[in-house]
Amino acid sequence: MYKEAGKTKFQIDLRQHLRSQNLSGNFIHLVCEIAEASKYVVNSIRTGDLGVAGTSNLYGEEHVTLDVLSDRIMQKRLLHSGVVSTIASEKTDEIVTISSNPQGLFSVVYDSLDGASLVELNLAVGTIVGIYQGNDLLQPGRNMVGAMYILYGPRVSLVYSAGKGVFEFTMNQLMEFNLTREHISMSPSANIYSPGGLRAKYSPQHDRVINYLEDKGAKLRYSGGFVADINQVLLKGKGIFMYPGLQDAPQGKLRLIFELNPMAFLVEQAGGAATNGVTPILDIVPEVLDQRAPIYIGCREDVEKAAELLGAG
Ligand code: AHM
Ligand code: MG
Repeated sequence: MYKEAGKTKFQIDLRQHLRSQNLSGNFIHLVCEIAEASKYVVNSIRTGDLGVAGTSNLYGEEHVTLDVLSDRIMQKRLLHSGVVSTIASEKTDEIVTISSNPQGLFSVVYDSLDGASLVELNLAVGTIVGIYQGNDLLQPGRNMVGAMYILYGPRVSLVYSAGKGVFEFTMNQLMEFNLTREHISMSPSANIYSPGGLRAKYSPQHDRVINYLEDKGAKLRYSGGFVADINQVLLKGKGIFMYPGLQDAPQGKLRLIFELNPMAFLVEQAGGAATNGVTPILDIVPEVLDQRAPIYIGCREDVEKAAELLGAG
């Protein structure tokens, strides 16, 4: 057994862990394929060319930006996995149907390298993935059967949930993912806050949320990378991340299907909450693939308070 104060006692790798969770063989295969793809993404982040797309290198070869490269890596892996019927990626914004018979197969939505421009500044970036059964991608996030992210920071970690708790794995020297935290759970109340968007464009209601968090003594922690910011909120278990609707962008910046739903799934699984201010993120029915939504995500009491303050006249 490996239960001890939320940490692992013995080294358990991703596949061993997944097998112990009564998950289907196809689901285990899918998660392991994504974990494999992430190893190539890490490699391109660490060593890849930071050249500009459309230009060429010394040998006349076209530069491929990291976000394009990581998208190709992820897409190829999913296309050949044998367990995926449909994919859609934040970068291409189109649905690719691999099999018209989705029986027993999964649909996968992903942002292969969120915050890609941060790599040039050597800041943390990540891959975000949502997994559904069947072929329909325009359905509420609550129907997901799994979600995960991979964070490329000083270390590489993979956090996933298949609806049976949230687990963190960390990449070791052999590029294997070992279990480092299990059944991650969040406190009801936050002491850090992570506020996206330009303050000058905040609504008066959102200003009230910021004032409430500052008045309660929460510290500001914002990296500009969604995966790193959510990881901090989730793992510390005492935080709230916000990307509000702005005066010139009422739906905010972040994309419901590719970015918000997977994170909302993980945070709810850890006992937290996520709302757009009115509706839980996971209950929003998407109308288009690239739909955006404001988000308040993290500790339950603060997310509820934010919704209350946003609703106040
Ligand atoms: P991207 O999908 O174009 O990479 O943008 C998403 C990123 C998130 O990682 C982050 O939370 C947000 O944009 C930051 O936006 P801002 O610079 O407006 O704070
Ligand atoms: Mg993104």
